[in-house]
Amino acid sequence: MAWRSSLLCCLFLSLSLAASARAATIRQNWVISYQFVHSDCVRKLAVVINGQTPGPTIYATEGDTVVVTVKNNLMTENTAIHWHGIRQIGTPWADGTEGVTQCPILPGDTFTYTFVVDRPGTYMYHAHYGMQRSGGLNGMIVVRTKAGSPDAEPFRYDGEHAVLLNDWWHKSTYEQAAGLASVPIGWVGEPQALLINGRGRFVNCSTMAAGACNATHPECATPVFAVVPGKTYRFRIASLTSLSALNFEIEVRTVILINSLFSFYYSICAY
Ligand SMILES: [Cu+2]
Repeated sequence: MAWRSSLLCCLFLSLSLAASARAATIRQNWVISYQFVHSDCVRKLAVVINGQTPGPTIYATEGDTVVVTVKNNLMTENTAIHWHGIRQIGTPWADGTEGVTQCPILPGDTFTYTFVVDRPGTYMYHAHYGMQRSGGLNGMIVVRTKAGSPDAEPFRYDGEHAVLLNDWWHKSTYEQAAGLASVPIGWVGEPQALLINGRGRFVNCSTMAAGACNATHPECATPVFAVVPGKTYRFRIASLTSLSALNFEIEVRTVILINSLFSFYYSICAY
């Protein structure tokens, strides 16, 4: 029987080695700071990751380990990052819910989030402190299926695009928060723009004071998703709106697009 148990042992060892060899570690270094942006052509102070909002999209494969080192360069604010939809099995301290699973990252401090993305899908991340999420501190996580996964995609596609939807106000989140906490309440009202991948267009740009709105600013240029006729594309769609319920629609203009297969993953970030 000894040879059987040693054979089983070898088999188990080789299987676990093969599994660990396949899984990768995705590393990112983030610096959180304030920066003026022109997401809808209007100049506004936002909370950004490495100078951009939304932050970088994290691409991983199921089973991979994601390691994100977050440096808080906000001068007067704490921060924390929540990985929306990631189960955090065995790593509850990486969930990023400030005051629940971790102390906030203080100004000047650095915190490293390490977690495994165990399920394929389209996810989001966002700040979990104050109204920083609405202020620009957000982004997407794309987890692809691994070869031989029981969660294998039911269709094949040649390429994919990540689409992150958001709503955007010109008032700072600090002004909004003070209004919401006032008696009587100072309601935030409708957003001034809707953003696709951090880009939108304030329709009344020409009515604003000189310098406040620049309709030709590259940061508010229309986002473009390149597709090649005859190919099949997957669109991964996520919404991080704070207030708006959105309908997403692709206007089909040509027969070429009708032949394409679109897969929509739509989720609302409720918290
Ligand atoms: Cu969330």
